Amino acid sequence: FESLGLDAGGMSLYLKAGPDGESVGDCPFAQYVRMVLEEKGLEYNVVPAVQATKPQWLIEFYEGKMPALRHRDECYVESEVIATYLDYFFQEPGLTVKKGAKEAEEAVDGFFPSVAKYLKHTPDGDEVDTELKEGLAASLGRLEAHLTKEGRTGPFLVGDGEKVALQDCALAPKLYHMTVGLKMFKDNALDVAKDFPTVQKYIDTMFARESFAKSTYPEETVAWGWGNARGK
Ligand SMILES: N[C@@H](CCC(=O)N[C@@H](CS)C(=O)NCC(=O)O)C(=O)O
Repeated sequence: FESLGLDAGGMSLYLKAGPDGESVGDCPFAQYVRMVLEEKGLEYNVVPAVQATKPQWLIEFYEGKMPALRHRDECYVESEVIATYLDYFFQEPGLTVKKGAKEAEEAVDGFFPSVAKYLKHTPDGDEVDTELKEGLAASLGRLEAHLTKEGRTGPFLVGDGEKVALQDCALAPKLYHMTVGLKMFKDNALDVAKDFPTVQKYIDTMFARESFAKSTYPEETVAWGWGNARGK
């Protein structure tokens, strides 16, 4: 059945390419989907693309959106839609934790926008920069409070924290961007390990997972992406 081609029964994930147009780019939403695929031990092709190399069907029928998951004849866009689909279609191991989902989502609400606003801002260290840094610190404070709530027994985001869930796969790539961005652009103006120790532990736990290691990209790629957003 080789003649059915690359996608026969399999999956291809189209995602933002890196600086060379061919390597895996700096998209945290694409890494979210990849972490879900890896947690489930699924095989898939990674297809980094730029506008000029996107397949015509992706541009015509899906507005060229990426990440885009092609599974047999179907295609899905929007990382949350793709992740939910994968968890429904490939049930083991399940990554949906219902109890405490609302609290977990509230705890991370606004987190990535606060990272993005801060990292994008120049010049570094001016008054607005300080405000944006405090905004990110407030987001981290909410996450720290959530992770240290009484009755939690495990390290993960949802419910008692015993089971890795979709929300963890979504959050870890965003924390990676924060960590690299703080280091590369903001001279580590926030000391996460000191001021948000449970968030730091969470970062260490998630970054140590095989699903993270297999789906990550170099720090330079993260810096390249934000460098573009900073108008350099
Ligand atoms: N809401 C979308 C956001 C995806 C997104 O922002 N993708 C960006 C990179 S982070 C991208 O692929 N840009 C390149 C392009 O669209 O060609 C999702 O969750 O999937």
